[in-house]
Amino acid sequence: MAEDQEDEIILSELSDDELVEQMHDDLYDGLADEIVEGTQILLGRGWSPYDTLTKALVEGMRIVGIDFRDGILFVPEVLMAANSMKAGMGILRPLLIETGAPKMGKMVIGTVKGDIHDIGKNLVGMMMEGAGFEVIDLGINNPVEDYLAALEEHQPDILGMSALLTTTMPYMKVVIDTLKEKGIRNDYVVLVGGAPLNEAFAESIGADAYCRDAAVAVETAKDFMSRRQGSAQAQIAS
Ligand code: B1M
Repeated sequence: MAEDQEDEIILSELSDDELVEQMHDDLYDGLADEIVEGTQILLGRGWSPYDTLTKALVEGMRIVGIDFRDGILFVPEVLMAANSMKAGMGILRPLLIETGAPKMGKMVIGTVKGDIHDIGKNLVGMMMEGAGFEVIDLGINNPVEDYLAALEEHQPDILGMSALLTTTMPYMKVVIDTLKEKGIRNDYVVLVGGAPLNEAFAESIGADAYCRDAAVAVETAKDFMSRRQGSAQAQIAS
């Protein structure tokens, strides 16, 4: 028993580097309570929500992804890791979205049909909200009809699509082609993202841009919004 007590790790006694490393291990082991505690400790030490997110949580999930790919971890373990990540994100969400930034525009975002990965999409949604965008999140496994209905209902400036599987990423083209068929493609800025995508793919399916991560998604969205506003002002002036 004395040995157990000696082995017990007190997260608050670890240095920042040790704590971040421990959080990677805890995420790997799917220990949601420890992830919540570690997240709170880092914030309490003055870490920004963004650094906590990227250095402790996203990096931890990257390590999980490698061992999942290599057959060391399996779906149940990865699901536990994902749930732990979501527990940490639950603490960070209000902090990331409460910036008081002026309203920038509106985005509809969803993971495409056949795909249930949502952590990256959720991060993008949070960061976009933090940057002042109104975000309508359609969740996972969205057929083209869901995107069309949401575009009609919410009239957003931006459509965001996420795909994490090489087998589901082509579905983004189905959505964009349907927008073209309906003559509404140019009504929206279409941004796409997800680990297997790249710029060439985004271009090949007719998206406006590929976003490598959530921070790039925010910058890209802001950029398109200022270009849109610029061309609207030019039209008024002419
Ligand atoms: Co899945 N999975 N998974 N998985 N999973 C991957 C994607 C995989 C690469 C793992 C691997 O083999 N290394 C692999 C895909 C291989 C391939 O397609 N070539 C894979 C597989 C095979 C599968 C299953 C088929 C496994 C099985 O059942 N045998 C199955 C598929 C289920 C389905 O979708 N139909 C499956 C299931 C699962 C879980 C349910 C266990 C779980 C998902 C839980 C959840 O999301 N709620 C899971 C997880 C967690 C992963 C990994 C390990 C991590 C994904 C993640 O959350 N990353 C993943 C490995 C990997 O990606 N390296 C893997 C963290 C997140 C922050 O990053 O999602 O990339 P990411 O998002 C980033 C950017 O990509 C970008 O910004 C985000 C934030 O910075 N971004 C956008 C993402 N979406 C965007 C949208 C935008 C803009 C930017 O719009 C504008």
